[in-house]
Amino acid sequence: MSDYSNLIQAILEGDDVRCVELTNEALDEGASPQDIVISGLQAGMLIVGDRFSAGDFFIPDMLLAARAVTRAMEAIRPHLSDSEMPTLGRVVIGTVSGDIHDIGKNLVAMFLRGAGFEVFDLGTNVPGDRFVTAVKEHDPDIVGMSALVTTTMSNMQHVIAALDSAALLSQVKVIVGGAPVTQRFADQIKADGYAPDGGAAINLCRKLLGK
Ligand code: B1M
Repeated sequence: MSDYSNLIQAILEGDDVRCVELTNEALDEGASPQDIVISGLQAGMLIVGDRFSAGDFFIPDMLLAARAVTRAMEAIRPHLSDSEMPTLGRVVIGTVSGDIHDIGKNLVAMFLRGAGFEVFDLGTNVPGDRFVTAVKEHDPDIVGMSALVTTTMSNMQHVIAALDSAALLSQVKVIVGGAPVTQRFADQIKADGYAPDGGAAINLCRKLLGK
């Protein structure tokens, strides 16, 4: 395994130009594209996520880091077929029915993508049957729901019930988040996990999938 400390440092600094440069250098030196993704890019985003959750990084830091990783992934993509691209897992995400807030959900989706998850974003105001269809279509490991309004939070429970009725609940882990959502609420509706922010969502998804 190569030393990716400079690449990780470039991610932490949100330096996309340096990140692409170091990725190309590693490829030229014969590092495997998978190793660069797992030990360099995903490892870097994990640290970024932790710093965000700890309050040491802010949204602009996350955006710059995610952009740097996305640009590096673009440099790596021609060296790998889609099936060879390392992924930490598949996530279907959406803002629940009745709710049109999507800034936080979009950030979480972006953080997860940056960390190495394949994300299918269903958008906002997503009813239970749309989640069910998406699970059938994309076969995700995780279903993520966001809600920003106290009156729409309860729709998370309806989505869980819809997944259960369709006999899909045992195939996925369900995570929830959004400003009014708490761990207590997640426990009440029997979600598998709650994350207060995008950095925590990365760690939660990794933990739920044993990564
Ligand atoms: Co609305 N809104 N809004 N709004 N809005 C709130 C949420 C509100 C708290 C404002 C207030 O009254 N103080 C309030 C809800 C009150 C309540 O529930 N008791 C409210 C209301 C009432 C409404 C309307 C009903 C207003 C009206 O029309 N009368 C209406 C709702 C319409 C609807 O949804 N049906 C409405 C509309 C809007 C706008 C369209 C104007 C706009 C949304 C634009 C958009 O999203 N594209 C808007 C905005 C911007 C807000 C505030 C100001 C900001 C929300 C935001 O984007 N925060 C908000 C007040 C506030 O929070 N200060 C408010 C930034 C974002 C990065 O944080 O979304 O919390 P957040 O996401 C975080 C975490 O929560 C977490 O990670 C994210 C990143 O760290 N997270 C997850 C989020 N989803 C996650 C999922 C996960 C894990 C973590 O796993 C899957």
